[in-house]
Amino acid sequence: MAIIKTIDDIRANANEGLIGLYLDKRLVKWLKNYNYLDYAAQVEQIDCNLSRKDIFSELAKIFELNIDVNSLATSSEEQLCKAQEYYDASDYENAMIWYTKAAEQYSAHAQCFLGFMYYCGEGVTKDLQQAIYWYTKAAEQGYAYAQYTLGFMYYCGEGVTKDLQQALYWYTQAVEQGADRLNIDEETKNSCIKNITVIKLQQAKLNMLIVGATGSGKSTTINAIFNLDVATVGDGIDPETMDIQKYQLHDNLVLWDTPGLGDSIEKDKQHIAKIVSMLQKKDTDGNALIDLVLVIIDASSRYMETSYSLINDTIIPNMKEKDRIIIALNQCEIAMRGKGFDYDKNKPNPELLNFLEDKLISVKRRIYESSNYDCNVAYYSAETGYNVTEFFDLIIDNIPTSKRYLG
Ligand SMILES: Nc1nc2c(ncn2[C@@H]2O[C@H](COP(=O)(O)OP(=O)(O)OP(=O)(O)O)[C@@H](O)[C@H]2O)c(=O)[nH]1
Ligand SMILES: [Mg+2]
Repeated sequence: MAIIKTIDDIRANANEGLIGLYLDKRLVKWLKNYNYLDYAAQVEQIDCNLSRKDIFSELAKIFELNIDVNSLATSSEEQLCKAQEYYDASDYENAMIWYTKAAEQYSAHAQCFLGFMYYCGEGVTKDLQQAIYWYTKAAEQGYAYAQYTLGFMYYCGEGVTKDLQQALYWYTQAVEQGADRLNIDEETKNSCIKNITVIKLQQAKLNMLIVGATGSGKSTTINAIFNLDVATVGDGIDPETMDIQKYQLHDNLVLWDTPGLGDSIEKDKQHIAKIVSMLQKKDTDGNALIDLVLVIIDASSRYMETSYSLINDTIIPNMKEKDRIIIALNQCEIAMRGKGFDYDKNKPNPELLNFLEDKLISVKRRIYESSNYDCNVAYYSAETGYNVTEFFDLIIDNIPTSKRYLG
């Protein structure tokens, strides 16, 4: 939809999703923005429970539109019904014809479905550009599922140049829909929320050192942050990461994966020396290279001495500003000897949840008793994705705005 600045713009674009704009509450917002308070007041008077056709008649009266309301509003609904019948009967060619007619009559549902058919190549040659075109039409009318899909396509760069800002915009629009316009299910909504956090984290300006016992899931967590398999994950028997590895997503986000501790006393000494040297390292401007340290603990492990000693004896003494340390309990889906996790819903049952909360409190207490530091702790599962949004949010909330002082 063209940007509306004058009432004439509304008249010129009256066919293009005016109802959608009304339902989406953007029409009133725009009218108010451009100081058409009188029009805004009239539009606000319309009863939003009216049928599409009646809403359109009201809008036509207010804006003096020269449009045949009857043919416009009723026919798109009929066309949509026909399209759905053909689609249900797997007659995709005819479904395509009728969805196109309804989409051209500004049915957001039809536009979204048409986008989907172009995306999959159902009843038509697969055409991602057309998919983007129709998803955008529906998304601009406030259709949440189209907004979600557009977000995904911009995020992956499918049919369009990869654009994280656009992805963020459309995901956010999808999540912020009011309940009455929310045509995405809980799972899709959660996936939007997660992707918003992932994008925010990926856009961060941050050098983060990731430390922890061997097998705690440092490399797996890096893969979750990048949404890609960049770091080599171990098979759980031998330590996998043997030296400090750098993973850079763009100029600003750099993650440093360190070798895990707890394999042998001799190796631990060498690894700790490497970690300390990283914490003392300066960048080209003479500032400390590492901004934030993430300590990953395996929540399923009963023996956590290696982690406590790493935090209390190595990390805290080498970080003057303790609030630059984040502790994360990984593998929480198997924390209670593998019991209590619902893999279908990707969440713990109340017993496991209590267990995790208790573990979190006990880790905090243990660190406070040794180092007088009230640390930030989150639990998550890098493998199933459970609670990664909260975990990533914890990192985002603790991204320092200044570099560390090394002296
Ligand atoms: N069940 C479960 N397994 C996980 C999770 N995260 C990692 N793992 C597994 O734990 C093992 C070790 O994971 P890595 O990511 O290699 O651990 P690391 O901390 O990098 O290990 P090192 O490089 O040896 O220090 C692998 O088999 C992973 O698949 C998780 O959240 N849940
Ligand atoms: Mg590793």
